[in-house]
Amino acid sequence: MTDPTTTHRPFPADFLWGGATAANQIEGAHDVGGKGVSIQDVLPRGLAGPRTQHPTPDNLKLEAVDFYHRYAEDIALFAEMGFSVFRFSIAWSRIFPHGDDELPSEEGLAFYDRVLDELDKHGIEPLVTISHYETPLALAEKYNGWVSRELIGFYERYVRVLFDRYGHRVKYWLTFNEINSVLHAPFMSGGIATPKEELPRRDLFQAVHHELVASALATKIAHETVPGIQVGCMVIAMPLYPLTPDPADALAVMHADHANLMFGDVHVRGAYPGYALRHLRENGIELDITDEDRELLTHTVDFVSFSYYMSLCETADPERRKAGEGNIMGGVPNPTLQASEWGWQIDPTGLRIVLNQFWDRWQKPLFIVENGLGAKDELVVVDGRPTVRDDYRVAYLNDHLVQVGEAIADGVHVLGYTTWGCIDLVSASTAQLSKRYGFIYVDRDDDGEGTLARYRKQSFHWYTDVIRSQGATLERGDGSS
Ligand code: BGP
Repeated sequence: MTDPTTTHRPFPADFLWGGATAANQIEGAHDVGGKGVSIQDVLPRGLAGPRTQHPTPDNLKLEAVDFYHRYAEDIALFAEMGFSVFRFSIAWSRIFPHGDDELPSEEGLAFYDRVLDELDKHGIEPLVTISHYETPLALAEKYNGWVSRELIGFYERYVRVLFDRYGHRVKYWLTFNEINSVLHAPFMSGGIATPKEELPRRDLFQAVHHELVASALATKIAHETVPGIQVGCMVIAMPLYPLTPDPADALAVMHADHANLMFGDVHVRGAYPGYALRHLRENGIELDITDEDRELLTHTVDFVSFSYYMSLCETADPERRKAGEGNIMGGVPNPTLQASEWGWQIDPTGLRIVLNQFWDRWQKPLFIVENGLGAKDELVVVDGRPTVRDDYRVAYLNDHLVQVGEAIADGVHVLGYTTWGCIDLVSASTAQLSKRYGFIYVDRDDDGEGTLARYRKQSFHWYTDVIRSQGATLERGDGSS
């Protein structure tokens, strides 16, 4: 029994609509204002390539799209679309240039004061990621990143400064971007300098444990510091379907799901689930877990946030598994789905499935903090104004938002939706600018050429209407809106 009114207009009045970014992908100004070097500064090709010794001029992130100097103009454009929330991250190396410094940098802190002032001016709620793939490089080089327990202390110092300074003006916080990605990208996600192929499984899981403890510690400190503050974990959500009806494939899905769900389980339930302990035991992985760690883990999150781009299939068949080699998250392609230009399979229904799965499992409010289509855009001139006819992006976002509406009608509690890369930015996986997600086109190409001017795309006007109508202008597959 579904109430048609609910299904067609499911978005509640306080639903937060907006967009998401990360410091290293938009700010640029990599050596301005006392900022230290971050791990992103030595990854000119993103995940796709090796790291360099020092920041090199071919790294587009060093200048990115210069949000550092243009934030006021950009936030005004977000306000024009009607954003009620904007997700951004704080660059750890702007606040503690080496990560292990005794005192924070006032110049770095002052920059985010200015960003918050601007958001405040437009009535936009900030949603802040504390650590988004931008660990200070010195923490990777001196301590091997999160493999070292000392990182918990450095992170604690950092979050205390953030909550003291901004806690009264930022309600929503995320502790680590896509925390489950450390299993797949240990350097980018966990600042772990040891090459992935040489990294012992024990060290990897110890790093996971340290991040989980640090995340719980941050939640505890936030709750003690500011009444009403909301802290969430942030995970990659990627529904997995069995490639065939063979129970062995369904079991392969269960195991692969566990590897991802474990992160949410610890954040929400406050302890390691049995299947994770079994995995460690049976693989001879003995972790250093103290009683104090166990107590800290009981400080659980207020909500669960996630990125959603695609789904995958799983199989137990080693021959068929080969088709998936090269996928960062494993899995094999789904023969029923189309893919983006970068091979990410498009599956709006998967978003409804994952929202229901997470809600059923955790009964915590959910926040979709990344979703979008990375595509090549062509700038054209219409009525004398440069723009992009990105109907492919509109179709992607429309179809995903329709499924968010369905999930809300299913009874799932969804706090809000921030599209990834609301303004064009540098890709995390490939470090390209040509992999564009934005409603706002930025004039800069993969060679770093361009004026950095901003232009509204067709999707800019589409999203403005969606927000203004609270989703009523979304087009459902049945032709209704
Ligand atoms: C997520 C990251 C983001 C972002 C996004 C899109 O994994 O949290 O930082 O970049 O993916 O990925 P990409 O930039 O590789 O297209």
